[in-house]
Amino acid sequence: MFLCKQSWRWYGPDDPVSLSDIRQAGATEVVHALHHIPNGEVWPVEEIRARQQLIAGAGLTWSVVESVPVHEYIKTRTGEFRTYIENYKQCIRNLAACGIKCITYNFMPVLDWTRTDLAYTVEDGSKALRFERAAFMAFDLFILGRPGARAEYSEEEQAAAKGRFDRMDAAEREQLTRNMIAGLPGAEESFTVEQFREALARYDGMDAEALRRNLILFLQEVCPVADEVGARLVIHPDDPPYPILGLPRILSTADDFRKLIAAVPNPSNGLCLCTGSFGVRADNDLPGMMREFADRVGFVHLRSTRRDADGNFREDNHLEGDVPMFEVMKALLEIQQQRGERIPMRPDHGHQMCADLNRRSNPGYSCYGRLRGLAELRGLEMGIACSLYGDGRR
Ligand code: CS2
Ligand code: MN
Repeated sequence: MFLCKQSWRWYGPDDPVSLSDIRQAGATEVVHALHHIPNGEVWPVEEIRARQQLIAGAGLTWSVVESVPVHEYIKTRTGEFRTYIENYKQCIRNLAACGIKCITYNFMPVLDWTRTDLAYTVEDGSKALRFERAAFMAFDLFILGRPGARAEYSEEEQAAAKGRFDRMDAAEREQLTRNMIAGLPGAEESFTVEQFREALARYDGMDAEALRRNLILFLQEVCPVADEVGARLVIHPDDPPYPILGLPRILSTADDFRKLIAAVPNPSNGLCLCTGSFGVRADNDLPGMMREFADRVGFVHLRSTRRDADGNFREDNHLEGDVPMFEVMKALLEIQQQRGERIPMRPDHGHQMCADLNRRSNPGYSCYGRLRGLAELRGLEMGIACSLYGDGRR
């Protein structure tokens, strides 16, 4: 019987959640990156090994990288992009030489995940990440003042955004700006409003097909290296999974991933199936995607979101919200039996709750919320495994 490898993202020695907390949460694997190395540079073998030893010393295994960030120059194919692609290949070789063979990345222009509110209080008093469309539009139209933004919103939406903006005081506007562009954990970039305008401008005139072409050209170079060393590159979906701020998007639906594997069929061209990101779209059939991409799923992020009719969404408890977690987990168990191997999964974005409400934590990455999530997910997995295969014990 093949059950998930239970993993947990750790940001490194400065993470308020320690390796010992992770071990007590019951995870066996750590998802990690060398966040101190500037975006685009090679990760030296010695540094990878040092981290690996630190993690092993706590009784855990560093088995997934999240992420080796893809430099903006690679996405736009400008500047020193050739050097950065060579560096990326060397990172893959170095990680594989240390036995770390699952590498997550994303190809979202400028920003990694985007939320307007990092501490939205839900009914039970815990705090969640939230994307509020009116606040987002207010930022776009009245703080950023992006040229072209008006044309993308209806009259009604513009009026809602104006109302929202007028109701915010200076501190709220400042906070919203910070939430949007000052860099979230795991996002390697942070900007001032002026820098952000410049970063967006680099994508002027680039549509999704052009961005997709650049991704394909990148994969055609790096996948053969990954194949050779037995590594798998897993792409994380766009978050949110639709175009924002006039930027092109290329990994929001099953069809987007189909295009990618049709263009680059190498076995190393894999998917990080994040149910929270894909799940924001009602038209994404998550268990169906798990089955369809059974041999491509290298890593799974399990979390749930709850959307409403106004285009807002927030992170929900792992077994609640719009993600059909039972069906997703069942499909995940099935593909593991088919493949005869265990797939790493991690609880993504938990609520800030309990004692974490009074201590510093990375938004979405506090301890108790993810501990609750992982506990619920492992119970769900065990229940399904026992009922399907008779015995869910390892
Ligand atoms: C993560 C992403 O917290 C999150 O939403 O899933 O930041 C993810 O690490 C990157 O997009 C992967 O490159
Ligand atoms: Mn995710």
